[in-house]
Amino acid sequence: MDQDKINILRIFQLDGTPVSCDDYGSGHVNVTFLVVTDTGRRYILQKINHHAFRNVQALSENIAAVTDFLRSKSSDPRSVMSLIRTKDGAPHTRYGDEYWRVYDYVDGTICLQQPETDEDFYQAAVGFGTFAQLLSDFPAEKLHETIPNFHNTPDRYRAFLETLERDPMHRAAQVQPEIEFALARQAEMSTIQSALTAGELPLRVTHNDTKLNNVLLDAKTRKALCVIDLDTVMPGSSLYDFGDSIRFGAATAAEDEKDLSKMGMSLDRFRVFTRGYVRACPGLTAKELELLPMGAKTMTMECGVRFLTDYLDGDHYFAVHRDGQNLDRCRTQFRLVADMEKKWNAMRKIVEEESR
Ligand code: GN1
Ligand code: MG
Repeated sequence: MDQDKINILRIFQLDGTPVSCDDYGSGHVNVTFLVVTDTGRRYILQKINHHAFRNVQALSENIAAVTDFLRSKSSDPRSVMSLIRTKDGAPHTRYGDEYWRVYDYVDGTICLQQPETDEDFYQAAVGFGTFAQLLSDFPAEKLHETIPNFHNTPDRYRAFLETLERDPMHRAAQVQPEIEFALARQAEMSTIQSALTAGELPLRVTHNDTKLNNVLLDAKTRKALCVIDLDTVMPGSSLYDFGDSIRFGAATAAEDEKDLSKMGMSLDRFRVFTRGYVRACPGLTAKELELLPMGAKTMTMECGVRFLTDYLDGDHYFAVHRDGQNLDRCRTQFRLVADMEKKWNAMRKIVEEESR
């Protein structure tokens, strides 16, 4: 363990002395480590990406407020993330130019990159649907917008066009088909934002990053146990959470798969998730239900546009482990959108059947 990690961990109220601290997880934004102490306790240590999250104080306040609220509604301590305070009682610490925090490790859980069975994906839907349902009476005005306009898709397009115009890495010429694909769908991709602004969709407290690997399943029962990665919990639309789950979990290949022929959307998985989400969050309005397929398409398109923007910009936002990874990620997302377009009528029919 390096001396910096030892110094940082010393700031927090840990049980025992840390004996190891290893890379952990697969996030693209924060940096995560698994810490084990000499008493056998495990913790998650995270370096918070303060370029993405500009106001770390506000970020911690959100997480503390939401986890306290969820804890007051649950009898199972493993079902909610617990921030470990510093010895001064703070929810994070500053060390040099970086910000760090510690969570209790939730024992006996599994975290999947892809569903192994339909039931796993159903459980993810129950996890995120229950999260939305439990937070439906949370005072949304108490939350800070940790990343303003996070799922404002027209604004993501604006940033894309601005980067394309600058083309700082001179990469635009190589990605003309991707640019055209994005531009051809720009108008349609403001559907959700317009409906929200017009008050046709309710504003809810949403998670906003509902990848399958952000819900822990109980290793014994394999049921949804705990929703993690609460950095982007903000007021938003249920369509963001539903859509991002489909984007990631109903995809037939990994987010950075190079062989695009492997990438598509599984209609079976789409059905399973819809069933779980609609049952766990029974308060969805008719408009929300109607727009569920559009939620899936918009979140997938938006994510592809964000990857493309970051590729054009020189890969500053999403961590890359090889050249061209953000372009590969963009291509899988666009492939997924194209597949959704082919399956559009079937998606609508499934929503109708599952929400009857
Ligand atoms: C980022 O860090 P991670 O992997 O949990 C991103 C999400 C993207 C996702 C794509 C704060 O999430 O919005 O959908 O990558 N989070 C942030 O895999 O930008
Ligand atoms: Mg995550």
